[in-house]
Amino acid sequence: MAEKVLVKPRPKLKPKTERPKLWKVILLNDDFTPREFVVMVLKAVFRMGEEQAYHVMMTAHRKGACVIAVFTRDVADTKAKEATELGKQKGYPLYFTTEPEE
Ligand code: TYC
Repeated sequence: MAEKVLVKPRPKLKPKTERPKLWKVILLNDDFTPREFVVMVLKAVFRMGEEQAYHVMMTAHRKGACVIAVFTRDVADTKAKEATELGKQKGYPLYFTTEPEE
């Protein structure tokens, strides 16, 4: 007679459909940082072209803030820090912050 082989049922893998939450990087306006400098930072850190960088800078300038892009949390924090640091090195109060997407 054939032996009975007990096969332990494998627990079903949870479907991996959850995506990591994305974080917005936000540019805040100030009264001191030169417009061209803001554009330069946006191009350098966020790899924007001249036109997009100018548009984002002017939106922050007019409205007080502008969402630049969304990234995973680590990347958003690193880029916001890097960009803020470039202004700091020149003595500008330029500030980039992050917040989670809804
Ligand atoms: N408001 C600044 C000026 O008039 C320019 C500026 C724009 C600074 C956007 C910061 O996020 C900013 N020189």
